[in-house]
Amino acid sequence: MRLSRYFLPVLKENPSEAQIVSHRYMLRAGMIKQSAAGIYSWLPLGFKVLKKIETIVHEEQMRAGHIPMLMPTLQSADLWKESGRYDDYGQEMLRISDRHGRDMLYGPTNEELITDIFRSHVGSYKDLPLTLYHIQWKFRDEIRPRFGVMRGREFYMKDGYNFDLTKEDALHAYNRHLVSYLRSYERMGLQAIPMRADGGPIGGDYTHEFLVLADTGESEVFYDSAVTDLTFGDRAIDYDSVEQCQGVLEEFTSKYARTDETHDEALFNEVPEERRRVARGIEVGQIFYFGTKYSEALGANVQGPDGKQSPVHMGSHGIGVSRLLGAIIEASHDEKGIIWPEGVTPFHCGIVNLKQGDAEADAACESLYEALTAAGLEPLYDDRKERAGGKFATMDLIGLPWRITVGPRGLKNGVVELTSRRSGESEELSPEAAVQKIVEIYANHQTGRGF
Ligand code: P5A
Repeated sequence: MRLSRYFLPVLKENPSEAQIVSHRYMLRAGMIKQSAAGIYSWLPLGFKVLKKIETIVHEEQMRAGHIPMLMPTLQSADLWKESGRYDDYGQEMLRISDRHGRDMLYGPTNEELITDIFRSHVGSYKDLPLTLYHIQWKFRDEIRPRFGVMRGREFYMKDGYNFDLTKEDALHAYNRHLVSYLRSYERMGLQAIPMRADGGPIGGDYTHEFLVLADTGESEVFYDSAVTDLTFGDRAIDYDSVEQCQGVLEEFTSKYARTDETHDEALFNEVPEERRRVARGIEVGQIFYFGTKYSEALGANVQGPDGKQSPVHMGSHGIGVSRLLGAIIEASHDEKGIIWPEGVTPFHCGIVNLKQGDAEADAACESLYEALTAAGLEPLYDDRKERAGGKFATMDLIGLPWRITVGPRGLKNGVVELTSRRSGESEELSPEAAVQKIVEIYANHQTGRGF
């Protein structure tokens, strides 16, 4: 993309409404624009990162054997009346009536709708196990929407639902989700720690939240610092193996890590004192096992091998896709702007032309652009007639992890400058070597083309 042809409405001033750094940088970098309280338009740069995160979530869900689909945002209230949650959900549910006076709602979650799909089409254990998921906009009329995309009213969520014959099978599905979530967050450059939590309006008493530690997080968390040493890495996992998935769950959840809702002071005090931590975290996902809560209410039964009918065992599993942009920025920024991890960066590399209009500099930039594009990468070429300082400030703000700077002086010696946004370190290389290096860096990151 050439910056002169892109739509990147960068703000010079700090927006006064933004209280935390991620919100401030998302507004300043022209990623989002508020449309109403807690409701945002996703401008091209924000949309691009949103789609990259969504792609990682899809890839990891499908790797785990879960099946993508799409349910609508608007739902009829009937199913919610059947489950009893129409009255229980409270004011967070946005209720609407259509022209015929029928009760509708903007879905805050989809347990009822998916259970209805299941009961209409599945009646036998032979069709199990089954996990269906979608990535769709949700609406929760939060009393205090704040911090930009972190606590929105309209937000983008991946929600998946498992259907199993027995509790044991459903717990395997739970563990599979835990593993796939660990992989997903790590691909986004994040450490998200599973912590025992409360079921809230979704239900069930077996649930873990995934928390990214950050001072600006809304949840208070208590944990053994040893949990922060755990990484999933690129180990191979067989998602069908009950033992392997159970092993990962035990490894990642046996140390003390709880949100304030389930915190147990006596248990916490058993952790060696020097490892006890009380901190804040951003909840980027949550997995639930709630057994037959919805299948009983909605009559979703399956026939077992013995011919008997019983309600199907279920769980639901969510990732806060739009909230993740805020969480990643909270975890990865400096005083100049965002620092995108390679896995989610909107463009792989910036190209800054120090002397736009200089025939040699222009030609060198064009050929870098061509070479990177031919290698399957997306560069952002700042081809505007602007001061170098302004170009650097924009690149630093929007946080591309790598920048190639091209100027007449370097070109005389046959070199361009390659700079890491994270370390700030630069090296001079031939243009070919700079391209080669960027290609190698991204060969280690599964990264897709954005929109
Ligand atoms: C699990 C999937 C559920 O709704 N039903 C379907 C279950 N879980 S949850 O924890 O309530 O939400 C899942 C994740 O969505 C994100 N989230 C939000 N993101 C932005 N703004 C909000 N107002 C908001 N509410 C929830 C969180 O990341 C949460 O973990």
